[in-house]
Amino acid sequence: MKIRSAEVIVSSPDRNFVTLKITTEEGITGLGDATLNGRELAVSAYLEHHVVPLLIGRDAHRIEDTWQFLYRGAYWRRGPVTMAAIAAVDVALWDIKAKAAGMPLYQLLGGASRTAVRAYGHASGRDIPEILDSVREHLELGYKSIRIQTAVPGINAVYGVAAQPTAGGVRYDYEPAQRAALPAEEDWDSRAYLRHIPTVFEAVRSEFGPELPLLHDGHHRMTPIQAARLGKSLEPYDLFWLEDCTPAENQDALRLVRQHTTTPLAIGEVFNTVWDYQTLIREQLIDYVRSAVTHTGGISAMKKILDYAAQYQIKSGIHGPTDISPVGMAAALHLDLAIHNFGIQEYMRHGDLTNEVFEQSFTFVDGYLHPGDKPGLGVELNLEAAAAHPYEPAYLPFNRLKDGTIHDW
Ligand code: GCO
Ligand code: MG
Repeated sequence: MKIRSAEVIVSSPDRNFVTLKITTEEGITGLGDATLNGRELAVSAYLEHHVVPLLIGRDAHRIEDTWQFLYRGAYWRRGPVTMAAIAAVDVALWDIKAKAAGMPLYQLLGGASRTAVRAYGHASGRDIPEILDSVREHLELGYKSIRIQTAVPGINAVYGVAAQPTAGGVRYDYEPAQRAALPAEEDWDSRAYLRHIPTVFEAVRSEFGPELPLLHDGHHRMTPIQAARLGKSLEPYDLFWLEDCTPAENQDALRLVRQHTTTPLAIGEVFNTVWDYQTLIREQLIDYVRSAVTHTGGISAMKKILDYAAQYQIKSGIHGPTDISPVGMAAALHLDLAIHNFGIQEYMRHGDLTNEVFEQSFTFVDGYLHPGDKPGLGVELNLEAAAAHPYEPAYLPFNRLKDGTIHDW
């Protein structure tokens, strides 16, 4: 089953997406997501110039061999651009293989280990009443697990707080990238944040009781000792996880955090290989692996990381913000359904335009996602709709402290 062509499609329905479409000589097509928020064109250029020409004529069935060829053959290993490009090829080839087999992709990964995949959504607000309303809205949407992000008195713009309520009363899900020629500047104050967060969780717990799983994302902003303190101060509120408490490229930092708190830790949305997890998994310094299939070399590589994590009772918590396209989300869902050590899946709903460009078969019912039973991934790209929304420059914001120093965003 030889690869006849491969095409890179950059579109911007509600936001930018990079999609790879591989077609075999038999006419079977497969899709892969290569979206790297704010750096989209670097990945599309990598794919167009350095990957697509190498794919033509290769056997589409040889997924592992193609993965190794692109990883080892480049000589230059790892990195978000390379690994997003490899991920797109890997997922597109899995899509093709499953279509050729006439099966939904999860069947080729061992079949379903559960009936559906538990998802968490993002509640947020500028003050406590707004956060409580946002949690109620998410419960009405069916979510059974909820991430809480909050504005902080003394800080103008904090990661993870959604836009204003719309006319219809429904909040947009949080979208960090802004369409603009330059990234927006935000501010940060760790002491103000550390003081405020426990008061928010106190309010949410007293309103909604002990049962509801609650999550929080620290977005790499704390030092190890600050993270240790936050984890400790949140223990009474029984978090499902505290995410990205420190800039996790320093894996050793997590030892210190771990010594001080029993709040479960999730890390890894900016990671792209198993090597980023080596110490964290081996020393059991985390509880959840947060990588995205899209940024970590695809289904083949994620499955290996999660199988390694499983030996240490570490579970999955695959990254699923809006910058993961419906193709990347579907890939995550097939993996989530199949693996034994599934933990939870992040799920931010995409906008209507995105859903027109990517025709999906996955469902969200009563807080649970399912990838559907169509052969392959279950996502098709509407090329005409994609062409109607060309790339628009968009950037993630960055942070400065009060004295002007750039801080982790
Ligand atoms: C999350 C993430 C995202 C990232 C975004 C960057 O937990 O969902 O932190 O909101 O900030 O994916 O592109
Ligand atoms: Mg995060």
